[in-house]
Amino acid sequence: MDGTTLIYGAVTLVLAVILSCYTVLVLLSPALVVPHEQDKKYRSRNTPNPTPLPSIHADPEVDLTVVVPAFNETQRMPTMLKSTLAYLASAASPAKTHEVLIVDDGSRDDTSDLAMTFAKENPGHEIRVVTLHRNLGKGGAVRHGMMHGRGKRLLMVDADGASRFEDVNLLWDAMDKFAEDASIAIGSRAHLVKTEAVVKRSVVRNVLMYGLHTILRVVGVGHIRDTQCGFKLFSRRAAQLIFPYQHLCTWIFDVEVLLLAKQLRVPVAEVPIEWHEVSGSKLNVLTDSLQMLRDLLILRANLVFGRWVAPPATTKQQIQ
Ligand SMILES: Nc1nc2c(ncn2[C@@H]2O[C@H](COP(=O)(O)OP(=O)(O)OP(=O)(O)O)[C@@H](O)[C@H]2O)c(=O)[nH]1
Ligand SMILES: *[C@@H]1O[C@H](CO)[C@@H](O)[C@H](O)[C@H]1NC(C)=O
Repeated sequence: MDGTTLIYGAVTLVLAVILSCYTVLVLLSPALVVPHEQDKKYRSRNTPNPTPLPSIHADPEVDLTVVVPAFNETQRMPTMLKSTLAYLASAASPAKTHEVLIVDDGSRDDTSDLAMTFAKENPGHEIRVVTLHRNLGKGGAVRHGMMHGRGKRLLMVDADGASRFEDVNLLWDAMDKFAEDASIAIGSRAHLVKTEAVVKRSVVRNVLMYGLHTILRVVGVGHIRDTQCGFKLFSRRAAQLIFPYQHLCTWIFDVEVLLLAKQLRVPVAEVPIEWHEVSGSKLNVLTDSLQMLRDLLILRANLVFGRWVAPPATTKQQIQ
């Protein structure tokens, strides 16, 4: 064998490896979720029969949409909804008009019924309930809510009440400071790392948290101190640019959303907020960590190969 044959052999091998990696990546990568017919409709106090949802690409109709992803949340959601509605009705709320969009993520308990009861018992609020036909994962539920909100700004909030709803003011003010149409303000728990709230968490959870942060730096969101906080505010323009192109429906969707923001040069303000751990977390430390690792790899690889990109703000492409 002469040198040339050797080089040809090596090049072929490298190409074959890259091609197989790419094929595996394509096979592992989830496609954009296409909503089921049932998912495109909502119910509310005034419209007890399923009614078509509006699109994020339509003009805004209220100041704020509160998107609540909810999976089996009959236990924890009532407290959260009560305090949220009370604050939205108070003079302190930064939004004069609002809607609450509860996205039942294919729950197997009475989450949708509970949400409808709230809608009927609180006539002063527009509460919309979407019941996804199957469980998509938190990222899928949040994306769906964001794709169908009517707010000039859209806030995602966990149903467990771990955040204080009042802190929406902090995010709101941070967003006001941006001159850009498209901007994001996210809650951060990074300042709590040395406090009781975190120390009380199990050692395993903390070790995993530090591990996750190291990987996040590699993935490209090292500039964000807390990617996973369930309290994030998007301007309507930011939501229009980002959510149509979010692929991941699992826990890592936050990272994908923040990477899309970075790619589109949408500014992100990180705002320290209050947080208290609420029992009843459905996070399984081992399986969910492995799943997160897999999704981070898939995310990173799709970025490397340029497969998952959002078109720049100037193009008028729309995915519903
Ligand atoms: N576990 C889970 N939560 C979902 C799903 N879809 C939507 N969610 C909602 O996502 C939010 C966060 O889920 P949690 O189970 O509270 O997550 P957690 O482990 O408590 O997260 P931390 O608050 O960071 O401890 C809640 O509002 C859930 O109802 C899903 O498929 N699984
Ligand atoms: C959701 O609730 C149903 C009914 O209570 C239960 O059977 C199911 O195991 C729950 N699922 C999860 C993932 O907690």
